[in-house]
Amino acid sequence: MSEQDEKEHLAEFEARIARGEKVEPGDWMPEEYRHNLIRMIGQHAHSEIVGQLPEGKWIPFAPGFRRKLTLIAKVQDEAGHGQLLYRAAETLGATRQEMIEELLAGKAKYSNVFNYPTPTWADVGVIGWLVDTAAVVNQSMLAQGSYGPYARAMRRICYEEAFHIKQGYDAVVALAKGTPEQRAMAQDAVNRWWYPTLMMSGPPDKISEHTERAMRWRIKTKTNDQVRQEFVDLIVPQIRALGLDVPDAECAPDKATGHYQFTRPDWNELKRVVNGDGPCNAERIAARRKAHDDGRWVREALAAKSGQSTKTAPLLA
Ligand code: BYC
Repeated sequence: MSEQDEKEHLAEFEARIARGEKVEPGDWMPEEYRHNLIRMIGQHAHSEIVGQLPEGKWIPFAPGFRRKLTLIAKVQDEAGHGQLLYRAAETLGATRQEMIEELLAGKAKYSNVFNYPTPTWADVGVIGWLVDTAAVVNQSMLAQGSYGPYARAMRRICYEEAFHIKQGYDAVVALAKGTPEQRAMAQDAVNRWWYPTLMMSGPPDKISEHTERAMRWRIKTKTNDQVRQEFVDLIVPQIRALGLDVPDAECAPDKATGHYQFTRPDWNELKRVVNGDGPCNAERIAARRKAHDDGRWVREALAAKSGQSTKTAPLLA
């Protein structure tokens, strides 16, 4: 394509986005738009898949039959979200095999938050409540984005995440209203998850590499700092309503702006954790590799039935 044609296509593409139209798989799109979406959607898909592990570990120990059922349903939903997102990335030309191989090789990023341990049952409640609330605030913003398949996947995922928040909140309420030991367990989990959850929205705008372009092309419709502030404004009153503390002495409403002030997380910790050096990165990747190896016979059986090679049979089967 000539430089002139490229310019005209780009102008028309940006005009469509400015009009609020969705970009669909066969449409012309700048290579950087496609690349940035594959990067983000792939990381998001991995987050859903790896995100099953910290909570999934608690399924055998859930306190009671109902809590076990809701936790199983939640963890299964996360697997479904991963599948939807890998599919959305495939519409842009990425292959599932490449994405999964990157994850298993420890080269792919996924949400920082899943590299922290879950030593108590309260962690399950706090992930469902805090982490899923942060995810929904972010994903409601992504649901307004310009790429049709991703935006539509976000709407469906947010619908299910709303249920996840309720299951997490319900578990924390039971602990917060329980014995002093249970209350202390809930507070301890809030203390440990607070800063990792704030980091979920990404590095601050002034150092975020991708935000400016992502906003221009409506891949993101709010910046990392805007999403983080929205989450804090939403969750702080909820935490305090349960008689629990926000582990930040600076956290208070700012009368001038109407928003809560809060201490920023340690961005070096975010960088370390997303680059492989968090408390549980090695354990998470080892668990995914084991699941992949254990599922080999299913892929082989599917490939034999359909006459495909095992490379093209559904990789997460
Ligand atoms: N964790 O320029 P930036 C769930 C990376 S799962 C890891 O701001 P961007 C759930 C970033 O990728 C839902 N990496 O980037 C599941 C980039 O690296 P590369 C999880 C992070 O993309 C199971 C670099 O840092 N949600 O809810 O404009 C159970 C520079 O950052 C993080 C999603 O995946 C991080 N927190 O904005 C329970 C949402 N932050 O690619 C619950 C989809 C930054 O240059 N993703 N990085 O090597 C997004 O919305 C955006 O990618 C982010 C970052 C806001 C995270």
